[in-house]
Amino acid sequence: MQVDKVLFKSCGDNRGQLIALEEFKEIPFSIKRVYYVYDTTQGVKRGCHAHKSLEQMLICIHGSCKILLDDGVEKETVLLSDPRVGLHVTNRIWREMFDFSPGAVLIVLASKLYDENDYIRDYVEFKKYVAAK
Ligand code: T46
Repeated sequence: MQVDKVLFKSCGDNRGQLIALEEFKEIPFSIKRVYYVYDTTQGVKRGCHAHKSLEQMLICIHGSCKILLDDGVEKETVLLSDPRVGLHVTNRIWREMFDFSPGAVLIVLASKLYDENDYIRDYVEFKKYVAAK
């Protein structure tokens, strides 16, 4: 599956920690959009879609959450609980985010501007889409 966990370098000193992310360095694509999910209702599932061409880096910068990843063949669940760790998710991966801890903040760096046409929100359609490629 085209998913990698990336450990970012933290610049720590006696004042605390700082992580800097730059396109084509820590982030392997041009960053066109940043958004974050916070104040998540307990017990909900977010995501439940795939992207046709979008690449993303997901970082849980506070608290924790789980991400179910599915490429149409294999499934795996990743726990994000460390602000130094990014999850690089490429296109054509079904994802579901769940088990958000209270106060969790999930930030996403994305390779494209928002485009609803890039989403596949129906799982049966997703399975057909990946099988056809
Ligand atoms: C993804 C996961 C990790 C916008 O207006 N602009 C945006 O850039 C985004 C991402 C969303 N929206 C609007 C569209 C919906 O009315 O915000 C609302 C919630 O979006 P959505 O239901 O897609 O949120 P999630 O958390 O299910 O999914 C989001 C991203 O959409 C998606 O790309 O991979 O986070």
